[in-house]
Amino acid sequence: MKNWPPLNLWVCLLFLILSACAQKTTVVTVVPGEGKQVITIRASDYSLMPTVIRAHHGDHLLLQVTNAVATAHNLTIENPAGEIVRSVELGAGESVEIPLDLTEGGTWKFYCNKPFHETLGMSGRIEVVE
Ligand SMILES: [Cu+2]
Repeated sequence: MKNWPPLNLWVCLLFLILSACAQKTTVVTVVPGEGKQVITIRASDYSLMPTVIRAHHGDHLLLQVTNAVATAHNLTIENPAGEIVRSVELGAGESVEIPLDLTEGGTWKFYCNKPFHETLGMSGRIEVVE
């Protein structure tokens, strides 16, 4: 009696599932300049794009966040000290604008605060250089 399906089919399936779940890194770099720097963030099940925003100490960002799906999400932002500086609910299909002044260098973190969404891939960071 042969084993069916063969082992290598299971390995292929596992690989497909893992690669579908793996979070793709997408990077946006803020161009130095005056005034508000507009950054577009797209929230979906379960990702935030871009995942990395590269910016500079003193930049004034305007995050235009769109929830592209019918699930409620959220965008929470922590400064390098781990303090929550913004937490905005994103209803289904909703778009919000979040002004954010980068008052400190270091790594700022953003994520969805709904249960398990961060673990499922809804997270990113703002790398702020001097
Ligand atoms: Cu979410």
